[in-house]
Amino acid sequence: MNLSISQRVNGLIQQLALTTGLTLHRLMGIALLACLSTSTSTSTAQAVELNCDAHSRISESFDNGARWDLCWESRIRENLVLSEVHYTPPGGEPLRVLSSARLSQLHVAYDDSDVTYNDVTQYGLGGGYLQTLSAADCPLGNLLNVQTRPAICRWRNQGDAAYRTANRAATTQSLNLFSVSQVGAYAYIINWTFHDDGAVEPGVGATGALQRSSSDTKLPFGRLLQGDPDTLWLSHTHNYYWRLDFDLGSAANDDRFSETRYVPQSDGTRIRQTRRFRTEQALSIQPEMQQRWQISASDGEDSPAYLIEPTHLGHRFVRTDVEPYSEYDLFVTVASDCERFASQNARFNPDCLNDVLQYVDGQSIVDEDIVLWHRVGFHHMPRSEDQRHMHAHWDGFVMQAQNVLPGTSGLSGLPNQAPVWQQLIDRDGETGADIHTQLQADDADNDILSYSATGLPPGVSLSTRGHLHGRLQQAGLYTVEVVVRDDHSHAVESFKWTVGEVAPVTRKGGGAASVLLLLSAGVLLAWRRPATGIMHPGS
Ligand SMILES: [Cu+2]
Repeated sequence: MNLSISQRVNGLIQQLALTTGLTLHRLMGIALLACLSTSTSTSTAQAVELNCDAHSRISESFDNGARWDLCWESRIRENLVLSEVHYTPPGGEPLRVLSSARLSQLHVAYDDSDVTYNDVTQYGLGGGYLQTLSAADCPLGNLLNVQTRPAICRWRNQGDAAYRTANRAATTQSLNLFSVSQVGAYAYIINWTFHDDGAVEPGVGATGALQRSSSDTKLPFGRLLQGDPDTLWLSHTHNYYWRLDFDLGSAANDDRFSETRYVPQSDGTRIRQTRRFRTEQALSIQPEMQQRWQISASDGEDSPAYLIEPTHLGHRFVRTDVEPYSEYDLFVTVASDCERFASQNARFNPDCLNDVLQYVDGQSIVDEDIVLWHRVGFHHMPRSEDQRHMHAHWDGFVMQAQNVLPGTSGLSGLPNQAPVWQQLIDRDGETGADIHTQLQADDADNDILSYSATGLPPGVSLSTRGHLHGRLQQAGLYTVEVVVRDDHSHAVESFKWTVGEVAPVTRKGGGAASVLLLLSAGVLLAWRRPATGIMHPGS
C-alpha cells in the first residue's frame, strides 16, 4: 500500500482545482500541507536543447526518471501553442514528439440551428480573453506570466495508480498546464497533461455559465431547468479541434501515418487490418471497427509511435450541407503555416484555404511533415445542475506512446529483481502416496509470483500458486524442472524425484505390515536426507 495520504489528498485537491475552476481558497490550508509532503523531482535525464528563451521553456523530470521538455507561447486566437515537445523515457534518449500542438478551433453548434460559434477565430482564447490567475488558482504549482499577467498554471500531479497488485503499487506523475479563457458566458479551461509514461493528454473544460436560451419553452431543443419555468436553455454540441504537428524522432518529414481497424466477421472473429496512408486523409470514426490511428517515426513494428484511440465517440456533430468538414473526426495534412485553424481559417489568412477538409486535397504525405487534426465532440444537454454556475464539462483524448518505454512507467525506472527459489531438495516416495506441499520462492520487489513445472511424476501437478499436489502413480526417477515468474523475470530450478513401487499385498493382515514397512522406510529416508521444512515427502 504505497499510496500515502498526502498523495491521495494531493490527487483530490488537484481534481478539485480543475473541476471547481477558480474557487479554491477553502482548500488552500490542506493544499499547503500537501505541497510540503510532495516528494521532490529527481533530475536524471539530460536536458534537451530547445530554441526558446528560459521564460518560454518548461522542463519537468519525474521520479521514474522520465522527463518532458517543451516551449510554450500564448497567441491571441489559439492561446497556448506548445512547440519542440520532447519526451525522455526513463534511462533513455530524448525523443522529439511534436513540433507544435494547440487547439485550432472551438466550434459550438446549437440544436435550433440558429447559431454556430467558431470561438477561436470569432473571438479567441488568448489576449483579452485569457483570464488572470491568482496563486489560489494554482495551489500546487507556479503561475506563468503571459506578457505581464499571470495566466497559466504549471503544476505537477502525483498520486494516481500507475501499477497495482495486491503486493505492489507505483504512482504516476504528470506535468500539467492550464489556463482559463472567458468567451461569452463560457469559461474554457484549456489543459495539457504530459504523463510520465510519455502520454500526452489535451483537454478542455467547458464551465462558466450557459450561453443561449429561448422564451419559447415549447421548442424541442434543450431543457427547462428547475426553478425557472420560463426559460428554455438550448442544447448544443461543442466540437474541439486540436492541431498536432508530430515530428517523431530526428527528422520532421519521415513520419508514417496508419489506421488499424478490427473488422468483425460473421463467425465472431475480428480481423486486424492496417492501412498506411500515402496521401492526405479525412477519416470518420466507425465505432464498430475499433479503430486506432498511429503515427510512427519509421517503418516496422518496433518503431517509436504515438497512438490515438477514439474511445470518446458517442457524440458526433455532422452537418455536411453547411460544414462538410463536420463529417470527419481526424484529418492528416501536409504541414503548412497557411493552414492554422480547422475552420474560418481565411479570416486571418486570406490567401489560404478556409477549413481543414479543404486542406485535404490529395497531396502526398510521403517524406513530408505531417499534421494531424483531431475533433472530439460533446453534446451538451443542459441540466439543472448547470445553473447558475456551471461545473466544468471535460473533453479530450490521450495520445499514447508505443515502443518508447521499456515497461510500466511507474516501475520502468527501477530494475526488476527476479524471484529466488528457496532451497529445493530431492524427493523420494512410493506409489499411492498423497502429495500436498507448497513450493516457495522469494521476491525482493514483493511481486505476485506464478509457478509452473515440467517433468512431474504422473498424478502430481503444480498450481500457479506453487501448490504441489496429487498422488504418486508410477514408479520411476523423475527430473522435475520448476519455474517461478514475476511480471518480468523468472528463476528455474530442478530436483530429482524417486518414486518406488509398493510391493503387492497378498498375505492376510499384510496391510498393517506394509504400513509398518513404509513407515520404517520413511524414517530411514528422513534420516538419510534432512528435510528443510519446505519439502517434506508426503507432507
Ligand atoms: Cu455547452
